[in-house]
Amino acid sequence: MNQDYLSHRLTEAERRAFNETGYLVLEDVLSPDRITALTALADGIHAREVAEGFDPRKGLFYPNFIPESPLFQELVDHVRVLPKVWGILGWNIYLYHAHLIVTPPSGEPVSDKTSGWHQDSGRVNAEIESHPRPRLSLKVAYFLSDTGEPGRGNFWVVPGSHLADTLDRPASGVGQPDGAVPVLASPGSAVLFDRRLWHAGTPNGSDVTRKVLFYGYGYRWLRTKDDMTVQSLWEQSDPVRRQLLGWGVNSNGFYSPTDEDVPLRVWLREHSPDDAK
Ligand SMILES: O=C(O)CCC(=O)C(=O)O
Repeated sequence: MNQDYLSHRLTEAERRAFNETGYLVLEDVLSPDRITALTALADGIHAREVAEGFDPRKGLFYPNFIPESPLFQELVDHVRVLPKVWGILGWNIYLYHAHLIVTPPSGEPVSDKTSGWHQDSGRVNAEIESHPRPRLSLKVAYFLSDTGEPGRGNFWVVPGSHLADTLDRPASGVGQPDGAVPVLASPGSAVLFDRRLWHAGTPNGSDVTRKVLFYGYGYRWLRTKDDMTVQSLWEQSDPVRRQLLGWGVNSNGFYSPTDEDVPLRVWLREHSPDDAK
């Protein structure tokens, strides 16, 4: 890691916005060339899945894509994004989950059917006894296609809902919860969101296929949420990326890390001591 990371640390205004709304939009994180290259990779995965029998009219949810390309691996410690992630979660973190979502045009106008609103992490929400629920993790959504207008399969959120354990939905199954808004993300944007933020994917009524890469970061003691077959990348990765790809000295080090377990902390201690606490 080089000094460039320091210029992108979480500002106090960004921290306040994330704490209050549960999400943060960073624009122009990916260059046009990078969007083109990542889109070609996403299209390749989609084409392969379709060739293997996946119905192209359906939305594709494809986890564990990180091993498929160095370009996916580079996003794990993106210089504009990683400082925000450590600013929010701290240094004892790794990538516990990643998935690609491709949402093709539905071929119909978008209906007002209530979407699949949820908080992330499944049983965590039922089994951890606390109010509000603990943050534990966040996701970064890299938008490859243009969802700058509503109706394009946008990622929807209820701003500020991350501290609420329940969400009222219309009993009729029509309409969205009070306060729900589409995130109007342009290509190349990264949207960071707290796992507790009530959110939903929505149907795509446009003729633009939606493509988004999701990177989930959590504490190192949290289990992976997909197969995350990234172990073969450890040897070739620099120490911080290796940490983020789940490496550790031994099991105890995920709970009580030594410096060897968490090179991110060692780097922060030298370059940004307040973030190393
Ligand atoms: O497709 C979307 O916009 C929603 C993704 C989602 O719900 C998730 O990553 O948990």
